[in-house]
Amino acid sequence: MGGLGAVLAGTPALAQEGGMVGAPHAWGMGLQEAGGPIKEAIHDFNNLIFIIIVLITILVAGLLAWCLWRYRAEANPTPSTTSHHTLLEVAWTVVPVVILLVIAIPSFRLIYYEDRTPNADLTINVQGRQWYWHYSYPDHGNFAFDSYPIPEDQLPPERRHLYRLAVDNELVIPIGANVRVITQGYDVIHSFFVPALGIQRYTIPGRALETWMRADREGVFYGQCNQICGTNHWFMPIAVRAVSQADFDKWVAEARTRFARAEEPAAPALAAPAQTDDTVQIAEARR
Ligand SMILES: [Cu+2]
Repeated sequence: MGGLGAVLAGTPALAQEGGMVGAPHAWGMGLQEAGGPIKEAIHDFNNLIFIIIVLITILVAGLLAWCLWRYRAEANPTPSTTSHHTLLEVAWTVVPVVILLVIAIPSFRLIYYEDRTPNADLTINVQGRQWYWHYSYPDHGNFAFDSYPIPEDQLPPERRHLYRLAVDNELVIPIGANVRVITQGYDVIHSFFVPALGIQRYTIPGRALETWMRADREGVFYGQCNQICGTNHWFMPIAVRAVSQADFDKWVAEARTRFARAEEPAAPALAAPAQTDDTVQIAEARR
């Protein structure tokens, strides 16, 4: 880490917001817009479930209204004493089972689709730490860096709404690439969560979990630590910037010198060493 000044300089080559912005917005209804295929699959599944929910709600509300009207005391002075009806019993058991199967099949398909990619183009290690993210690119020279939120007063007015989302060092990925993401926890359980890319995985101390993401559109996709991890849980926003392969190569060349750490092992050590003075200082400065 080249000191606070270098950290605050951010990602100079890519400083502007370009393309799609994957972030929550006021009056947002439903899921965030999709930045890639996983989120598109989540949208499809969400739409299917929504239709099923609406149809069931209409059916139940309609039946209830009809019963209230048809069997009111005035219209039905001698109530039925029926206590059992085999055909009805079978029907209201079998029909829900069929509906659940209709939901379960695409649900499991989606879970396995999100789980991992069979053909990864690159791998990124994501480590959740109290309270910042530590990223490394093991197959691009193994540089590693930390990612902290940008303080509110250091965001230009047009980016002020991205406070608690915008970070100094963004995770950069090439568009159209299947990015294998290996998550690890450094101290406690965190969760790497970027809604617009449909990725969410715990980062657990002592375990390496795998998942993947892909952005098909250029843009910045924001997320946050999604597992309460202590006092500064809010201090862990995530920004994934998807750029063209050429811009990615340019960024990697620059990042390899800015973040050079030859001594860093490919996979960060699983045991949790004490925080370095450097990281404590930066965290302190940001408060
Ligand atoms: Cu966290």
